[in-house]
Amino acid sequence: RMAMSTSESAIPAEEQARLVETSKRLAAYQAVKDHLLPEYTRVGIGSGSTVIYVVEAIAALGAAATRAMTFYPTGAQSEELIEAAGLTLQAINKLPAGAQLDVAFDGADEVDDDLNLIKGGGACLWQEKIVATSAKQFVCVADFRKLSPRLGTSWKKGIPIEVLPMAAPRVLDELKRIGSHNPRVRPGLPGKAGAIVTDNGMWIIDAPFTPLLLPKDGESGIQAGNGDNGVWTVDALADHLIKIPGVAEIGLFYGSNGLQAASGAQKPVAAYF
Ligand code: ABF
Repeated sequence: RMAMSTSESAIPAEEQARLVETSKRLAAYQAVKDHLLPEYTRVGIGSGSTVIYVVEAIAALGAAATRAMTFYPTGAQSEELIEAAGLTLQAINKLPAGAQLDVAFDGADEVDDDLNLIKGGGACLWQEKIVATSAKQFVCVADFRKLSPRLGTSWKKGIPIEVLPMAAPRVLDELKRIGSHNPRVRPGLPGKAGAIVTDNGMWIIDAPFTPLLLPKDGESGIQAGNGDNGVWTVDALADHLIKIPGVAEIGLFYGSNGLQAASGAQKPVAAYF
């Protein structure tokens, strides 16, 4: 894990933007160097602007290095990236039963001290979770702005939740009941009326919560984190959200087994900043 910090306010906006891009690029090249081994054949590629640099770093290895590799996308943007780089594309449903990806690389909106993630700012969270949990190792690539001690500290827009459109009002009711502050259906992209529609024909609800406690905070008795007064641990909230009828998937990538290179882990084995 590489950390980087800066006092952003003193730096002109243009330079800040360059710093962020440099951070994304450095993190991506380092993650690929450390986690894309030459013998790998099946690789998951996530979504977002940071993943652009992951694909750039992979393409920079040259055709000979990647000839035997197949790349599995998390959505339409990811598919285009893979194809534009001249890499071999395959849909995740073509991964045979019983098989796993060797590694998957993806970005995040926020990363906590335990490597739990908020994802889904780009509305691709459902396929992202399918690809991440199909991989033996999941590696998160993010710039320094994404790291914070508790999820919901820097990413204020809320936890993205993919829902069946007909269930949206009921899901909003339940989110308010359990303490979300002003959850709302995400609007369409500029110029498009109505709600945003995902690659899977669903809607996204963004649900802000009081910053989420880590499981260890709950165990140490600092606060129960079981939803009393709207305060949740990551695990307790995730377990509750995923069971709400009409919820297809949630943008919390979490779980206690994530630090091992375990099959089916949602949390990354490593995060690069
Ligand atoms: C994906 O892209 C998402 O899960 C996350 O919402 C977003 C991060 O994008 P960026 O790298 O552009 O910040 O990884």
